[in-house]
Amino acid sequence: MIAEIETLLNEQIKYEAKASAQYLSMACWADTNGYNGVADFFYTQSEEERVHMTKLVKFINERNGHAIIPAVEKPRDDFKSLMELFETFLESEEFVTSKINNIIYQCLQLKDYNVHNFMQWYVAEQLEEEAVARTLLDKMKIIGDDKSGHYLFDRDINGFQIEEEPK
Ligand code: OFO
Repeated sequence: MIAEIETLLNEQIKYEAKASAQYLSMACWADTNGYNGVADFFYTQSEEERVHMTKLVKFINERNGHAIIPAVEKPRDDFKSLMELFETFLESEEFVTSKINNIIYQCLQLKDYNVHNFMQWYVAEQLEEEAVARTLLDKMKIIGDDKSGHYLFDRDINGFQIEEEPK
């Protein structure tokens, strides 16, 4: 594997791990603030990010590279509102998308078409996750501070759960 690409893939492992930890922290916040539906949503998202991370780990190792398991910094847990939670969700997904786009760009520059092909799964996944994050944030903006709106949002959010493509 081209060394520069291996470095980028290892960095991506860190970003997926970071997203997984962030969503677990968001699930904890929701769970302890009475939003059980939102908690379930983020528990599942956290698991999915871990799957994304493991997929990269295996890919690097199978291609004669060396996957490095990173230390994960403490995620945010100081949310003041559901709105902040969903703003953080969208920001996190946008950040990950920008990193994936950079890997795609570098693969094309360095003519690594195998990794380029592998990364298409992540491109599709990000498209879907960003769309869901944006929809949920839009709904939060409509609801604002309305308590019964929050109640209904929490009840219905799992209908927005992102279905993972078969691996
Ligand atoms: Fe890893 O899928 Fe979004 O961040």
